Amino acid sequence: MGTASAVLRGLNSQVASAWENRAKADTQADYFYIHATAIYPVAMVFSGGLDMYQLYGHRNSGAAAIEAALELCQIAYRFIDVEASTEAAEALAQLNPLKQIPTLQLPDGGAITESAAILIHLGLTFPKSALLPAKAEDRDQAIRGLVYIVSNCYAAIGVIDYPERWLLMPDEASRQNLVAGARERLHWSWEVFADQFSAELYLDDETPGALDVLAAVVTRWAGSREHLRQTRPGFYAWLQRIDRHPVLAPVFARHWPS
Ligand SMILES: N[C@@H](CCC(=O)N[C@@H](CS)C(=O)NCC(=O)O)C(=O)O
Repeated sequence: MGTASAVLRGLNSQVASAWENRAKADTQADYFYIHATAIYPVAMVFSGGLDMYQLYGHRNSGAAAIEAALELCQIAYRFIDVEASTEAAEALAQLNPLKQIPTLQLPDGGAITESAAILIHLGLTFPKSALLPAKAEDRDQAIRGLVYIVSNCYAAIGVIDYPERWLLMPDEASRQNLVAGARERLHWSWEVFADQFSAELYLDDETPGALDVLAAVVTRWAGSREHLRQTRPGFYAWLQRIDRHPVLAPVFARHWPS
């Protein structure tokens, strides 16, 4: 396991550097083909001929949380940038009619959509990753927190990004009104999260879990971090600690290069 997992982690590093190179050159199409033609077949050999997880995502998206979780699980995966090619976008549409990311294709070809479901799947499939707490009552709270984030916070981001989807007559005034209301509700929802769930987040000497990575990613949008910096400075500092974790920091740097 040691050698195989080191090799697979090495492959993940190649994937990472492929993405960094792609980001530098700003040629998004390359990323998909680098995986498809060079790294993927090599990884197939080292993974015993089995297929691997394929994560459909894009930079600065919820896919960062799943990528972080896959790294914590120490398993090989292939990142498919859905904005890099029409083939990638079409493949995503086949798996997820909402065409949303993250979408995770499983080694058996099946697909899981919805961030919370994907994280719970990984936590249950790779218990050693500690993505989900082992103790039942802690696990219950972690799952509650994941569902809280996607239903209250991630959903509000969807309204802010696409207000026209939620309006019968999307005139500019209605759009602005809806976006402003959703943003305020989003910021308040994070305050509630901070008050309810801080005890479930990881401490310095522990491994970050699914709740940590999802909170660290979804707080990055629509001014939530800035709002929390002012209203919940302790929670804000906690998020920054998650950002700095050595396994997570490179993933976040790929999604949010400074
Ligand atoms: N409920 C989904 C929401 C996913 C989502 O909204 N993803 C965004 C990117 S961060 C997306 O794909 N947006 C494109 C769209 O909705 O058309 C989840 O929890 O994963």
